[in-house]
Amino acid sequence: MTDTILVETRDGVTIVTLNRPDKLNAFNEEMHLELRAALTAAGDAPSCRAVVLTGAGRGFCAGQDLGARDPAKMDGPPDLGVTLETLYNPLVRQIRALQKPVVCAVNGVAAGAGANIAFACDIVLAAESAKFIQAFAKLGLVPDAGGTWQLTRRLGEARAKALALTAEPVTAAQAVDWGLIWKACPDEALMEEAMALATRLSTGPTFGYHLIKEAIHAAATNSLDEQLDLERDLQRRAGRSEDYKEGVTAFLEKRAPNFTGKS
Ligand code: LHQ
Repeated sequence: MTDTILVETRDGVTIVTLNRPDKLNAFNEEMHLELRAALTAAGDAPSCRAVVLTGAGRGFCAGQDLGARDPAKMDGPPDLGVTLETLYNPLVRQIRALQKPVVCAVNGVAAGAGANIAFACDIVLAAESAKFIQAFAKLGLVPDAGGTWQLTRRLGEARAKALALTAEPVTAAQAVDWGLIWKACPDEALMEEAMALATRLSTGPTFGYHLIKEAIHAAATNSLDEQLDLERDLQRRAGRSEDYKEGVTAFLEKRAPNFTGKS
């Protein structure tokens, strides 16, 4: 292990920082593997009840590290499908499946797969100076790491296609306006806001949050009938949790709930 990822846990929040600032935190294989290990550890640790993902330095993440992809140094055309299958796709699936809320604090430019990894997180905050760029078309590539799925669902086909085909940057303010992310913050306030949000989530009903994630993810492809059935099943599980009992008791006793996050 090197230090391409920094991890710190504070007050129930694990802060995971992409740490290749000289390359605007572009992904190499090492950073992929370290990030996945950090997320697995955060998922397993009872001391962690929310995650913040951010980047070191002036960028959030510039996508794939192109330095290691010089066509002149290769024997023939690469199989980029292998890179997606073994590195990006497992990462997107892992973030989506993490049974704790993941807040992304986009501290600067998020390009290529870097933007789409941010969109895989549950709540995205961005510094006002940050930009989101679907840089793929500049390289003759297709938006990956879930980009075509996220953009189309969040923005609709007209904006999704225009962003993917032109690779034009989207400012944080525009991203909020279009419903691509949750919130834009003054640069100097980004981490404070992200930490305040994640700390609040870390004292919440973690098991219930996990079920909420599951329901909202399924809504993207379910019919209303299927979703009603799913809500019934998930609510059944939520209603059996310690946190439901505590939430209702606290409401009736007119006090703040003390959630443990347990199922
Ligand atoms: C970088 C990178 C980078 C290496 C900045 N790599 N060094 C692709 C292929 C394979 C498999 C599957 O998936 C993918 C998915 C993808 O992510 S494709 C998209 C890859 N990313 C890009 O095309 C973005 C490339 N970067 C840029 O366009 C610019 O750097 C942006 C717009 C992000 C930022 O521009 P500036 O703020 O002007 O910064 P800069 O360009 O000067 O970059 C700063 C340094 O970071 C610089 O190094 P240097 O040694 O000259 O200071 C860059 O070379 C390095 N860097 N992105 N992806």
